[in-house]
Amino acid sequence: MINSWLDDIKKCRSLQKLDDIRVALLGKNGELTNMFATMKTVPNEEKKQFAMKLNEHKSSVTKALENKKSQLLAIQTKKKLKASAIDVSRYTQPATQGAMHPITKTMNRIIDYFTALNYEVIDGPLVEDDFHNFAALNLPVYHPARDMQDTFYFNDGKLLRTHTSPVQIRTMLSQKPPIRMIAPGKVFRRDFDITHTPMFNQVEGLVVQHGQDISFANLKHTMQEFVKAMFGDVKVRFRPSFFPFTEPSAEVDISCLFCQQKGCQVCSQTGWLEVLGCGVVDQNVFKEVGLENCSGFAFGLGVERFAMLLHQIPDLRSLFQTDVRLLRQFR
Ligand code: 2U9
Repeated sequence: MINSWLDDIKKCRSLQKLDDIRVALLGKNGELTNMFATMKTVPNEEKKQFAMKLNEHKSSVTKALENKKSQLLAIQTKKKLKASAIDVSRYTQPATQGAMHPITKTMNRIIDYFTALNYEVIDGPLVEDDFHNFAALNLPVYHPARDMQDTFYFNDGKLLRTHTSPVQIRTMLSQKPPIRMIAPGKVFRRDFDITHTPMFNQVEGLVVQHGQDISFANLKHTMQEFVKAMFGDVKVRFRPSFFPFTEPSAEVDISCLFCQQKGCQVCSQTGWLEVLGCGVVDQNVFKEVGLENCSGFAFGLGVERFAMLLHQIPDLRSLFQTDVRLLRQFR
């Protein structure tokens, strides 16, 4: 009897069945429990022996049940863990590869070029005041660039910077020359058509030192080397121009990348592409920031225009449409 009980327990494969066995043996009406009730029918001289045997059976059955229970629990836990295990080396979908936006790529190339020449990269606020964005740059009150047509104004007279030049003003007010810096970042103008977006990115540069040694020749060389590093083996020409903050000023053109100067739509049949503006810093600008006996040069470029020329992107708007198909072409 005891052996068949122990055998049942041994063969048991589930916790539920094990509990059924326990109830069948040790429950209120269990087989073993009932045997204790038969005690009173056993003759006195056999009682002790009988009771000892029963207790022995009870304890070995209880022990066997406990052992089996912990064994089955361990198996159950193991199964659960196995079922919920995460295989970190496995993926169900192929991983997709991202790509840097062409504006970011172009910006980084420009920044890398100038940091290699020891230019400091400096940041500034997007919300500016009239002094830093206009007045300090020799842009008098009647200057058309201040027009409500071009500038986003806030009610309190503050404005969204229309160029990154205020960063150079702030730098000259807080740092002593020599200064050799670039200011990359977003700028804002009330302009929206095929070739203009209300926000675009600029990189401007400024070099200042004490004395009058910085000349247009330094600027010309710096721009020539920069433009060739960006666009490769191109012809470069300087056209006289005007900016309130520089004198003399120039715009820089490169030979058309698309038609070898035969004339095409991109260069409007001129054979030349305008890529940046530059000049020798106007002495009025130094006066505004309290610098005496200084000379310097400055330049400015639009990053979107660079990106379009470098990556042959025909439509400016595609840079702002957050269409992942554009990025996929730049992997
Ligand atoms: C200071 C002094 C001089 C920055 C300059 C340009 C010429 C220029 C345009 C290029 C295309 C802006 O993005 S664009 O529309 N910029 O032509 N920018 S010189 O001259 C400065 C700046 C700051 C204190």
